[in-house]
Amino acid sequence: MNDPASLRKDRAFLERVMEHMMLVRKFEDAVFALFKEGKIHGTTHLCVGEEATGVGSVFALKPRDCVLSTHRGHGQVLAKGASVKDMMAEMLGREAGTNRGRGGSMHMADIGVNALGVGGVIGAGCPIACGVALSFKLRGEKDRVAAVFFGDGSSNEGAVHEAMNLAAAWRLPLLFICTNNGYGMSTPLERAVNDTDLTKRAYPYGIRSAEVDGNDVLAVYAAVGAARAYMVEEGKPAFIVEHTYRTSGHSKSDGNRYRSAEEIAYWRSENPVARFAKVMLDSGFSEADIEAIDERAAATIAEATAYAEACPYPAASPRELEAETYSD
Ligand SMILES: Cc1ncc(C[n+]2csc(CCOP(=O)(O)OP(=O)(O)O)c2C)c(N)n1
Ligand SMILES: [Mg+2]
Repeated sequence: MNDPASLRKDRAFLERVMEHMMLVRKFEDAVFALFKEGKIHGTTHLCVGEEATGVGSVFALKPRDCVLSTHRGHGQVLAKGASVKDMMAEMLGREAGTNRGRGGSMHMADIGVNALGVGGVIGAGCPIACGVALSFKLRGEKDRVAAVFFGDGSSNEGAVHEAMNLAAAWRLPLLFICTNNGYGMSTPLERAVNDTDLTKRAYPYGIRSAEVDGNDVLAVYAAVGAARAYMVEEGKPAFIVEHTYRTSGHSKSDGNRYRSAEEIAYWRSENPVARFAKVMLDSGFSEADIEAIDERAAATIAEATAYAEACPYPAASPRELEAETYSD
């Protein structure tokens, strides 16, 4: 059973969920520090405060399901099972990275675990996800779905609506997941849309939609699990709005002039990792148990960072690259 009450009794599962949320948080913190040290280039969008959306959603999918991520997608890729070491090497532009150091934060993908990629063009993952889901359907893969994440701001993109229309018309096993963190860059949702109930975005297409507290990881897991079961059973797409908040800035620099310090402080206290720690304590774990998971996650991230920093950069010359790629 995947309802929150039954899940609370599964100690191994709770531990795995906590460890992954901590890994996501610490991965993001480490990336932020490396940026400040000038060791990572380009830009990045951190998901601090949104750990439950990535971990809860992706954990409810099966290994063969495919996930397409937003520009704020490190947590989603990590939850799908990509190696933390490879992801960190990718952030640092090293040959050992998930994309051999050429993708970085906004193109992080690991095909081996069906994490098909983070994308810098908002909403653009949705039509691509239609293609992925269509391939499952055409190949007769009955128990396989695709899930595509996009943000509240991105829900206004034409590509999202075109994809919803196609997914509904072609009855694709595609789960649309909107991470509603209340802002698109510095614009609050209520200034970007006429109706802030984003579940209605799926109504015109006849797609079943639901919403969930996106900072409650077990609720997210249950909601996505139920949507997945519906999609497999009915052969139709589904839509979930996950309400959350990013306590990190929009991208690597953010003056936070569009929101108050009190608002951020409130959401820090409501962050999914702290909330889940309370659930674990209620479920029989001790403070020391949680501390041990935290230490394990910290060690994994420290090890991955040291490993990645020691990895070589890709060959700089295109000719060298060509020789490497085409020699047999
Ligand atoms: C097609 C396109 N338009 C504009 C941008 C610039 N941009 C990057 S992130 C972003 C806001 C996205 O907001 P939302 O979908 O709510 O995701 P969040 O950043 O809140 O996770 C915008 C407008 C872009 N990357 N792609
Ligand atoms: Mg947003």
